[in-house]
Amino acid sequence: MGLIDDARAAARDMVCHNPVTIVSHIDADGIAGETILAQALAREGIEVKSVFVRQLEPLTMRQVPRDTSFKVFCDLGAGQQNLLAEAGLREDEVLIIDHHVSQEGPCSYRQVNGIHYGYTKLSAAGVAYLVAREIDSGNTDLARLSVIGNIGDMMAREDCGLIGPAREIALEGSEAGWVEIRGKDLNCYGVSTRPLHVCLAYNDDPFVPGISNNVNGAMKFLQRMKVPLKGEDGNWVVWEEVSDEHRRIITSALAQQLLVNGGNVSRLFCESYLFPGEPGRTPLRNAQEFATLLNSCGRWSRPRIGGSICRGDRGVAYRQAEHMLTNHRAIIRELLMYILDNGVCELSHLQYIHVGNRYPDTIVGIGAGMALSKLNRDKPILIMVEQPEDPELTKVSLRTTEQMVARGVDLQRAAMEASASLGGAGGGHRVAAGASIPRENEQEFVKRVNELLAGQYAQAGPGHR
Ligand SMILES: [Mn+2]
Repeated sequence: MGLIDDARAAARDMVCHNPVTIVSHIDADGIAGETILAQALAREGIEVKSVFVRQLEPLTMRQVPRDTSFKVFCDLGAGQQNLLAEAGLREDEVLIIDHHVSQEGPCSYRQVNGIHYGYTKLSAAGVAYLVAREIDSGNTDLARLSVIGNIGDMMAREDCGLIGPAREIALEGSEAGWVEIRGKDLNCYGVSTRPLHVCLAYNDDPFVPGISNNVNGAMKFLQRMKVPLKGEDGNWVVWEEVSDEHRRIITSALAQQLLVNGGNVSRLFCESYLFPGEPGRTPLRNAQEFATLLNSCGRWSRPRIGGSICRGDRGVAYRQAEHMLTNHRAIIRELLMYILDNGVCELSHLQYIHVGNRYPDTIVGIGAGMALSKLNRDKPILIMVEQPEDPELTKVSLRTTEQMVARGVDLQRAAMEASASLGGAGGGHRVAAGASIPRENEQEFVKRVNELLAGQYAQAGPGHR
């Protein structure tokens, strides 16, 4: 038995039920996964209702209808099987499509999950696509949504591209004409909407001295290369429109600039995923920006708008999403300014700030990442924010750079260990992690994370701070 066999069995099971309720997560992966499943089922003539939740917990379980519909949990459920059992859900009325670690409970629910086969870089939208394709092999148009979900969950980040089944799905989408895969593309964000010099300046992975965080530097760099900054229509040129020749010139000059500064060029390039069917200069044109668009819908608690866009709405829903994206960016910029204006407290191995209740907890991680590139990049940053639903809890976001990860930093472990010892819970990735902790333990938590980071450096060996 392999992952495809699991997907096939799940597909067969699912199409035997009508109606179906999909319970999914409000982020890009959850929205893309929900759309894939809902579309595949609707095409079979099955009636589908969807429910979106921020996370699956006793409170949100109430949103799961107590009816006879078949329940499909997407991008969540694997780690909450006890909760499903407590809610009285039977094994024969549940299917879990997830990529999170499983929690064994009293019931053994049917599950399709890449990690059971060692695929750790396949998101829920990826798994959902494998199931959709088993429902009907003609569902290849949904591959692009799977790519968006995978990119949204940062599955391509570590390897500068998708790998394993997630990449095979992208290839399938490419063969069917829905996805354009660009190999050895520049590893930067905003290739369809940001003016070229801004795009280069905002990119700090890898950090290119003189260009990263330096819009003027990036502009002068492009002028030296004789790359036109504006098109014939007078609009700023975006990376996606740059000619092959100029792209080569820019990337090799960036590589040189990195090398003379002792940097590593391995993260300068990535594989990128574009959608040729979408209008140019919009966030719909590439997987990264499309994922951001969906995430901003989720963050404003309007995941259904994201779902409509995934289903092809380019009218009202798209305009609403654009509006949320603008707000989303404005509030992140505001948070960034707040952090820089107020300053962070520096400990030996960590810098931190508490932003109170000024900003939604859903964006502090992004703000932390952006602030870090303007602060001391050698110290991970920790941001605390009040959790709106529960004043007794504080939400924490941690960010560092890939360079620090290469030097031994593992924020996931630090967040998990520090929060576990203080009555909280945490997790994430080496480069980005989060935790939820009792408010009274904030100071102790910060101290504990700093100690753990110090330990991680010590373990990485001499030569490090
Ligand atoms: Mn996910």
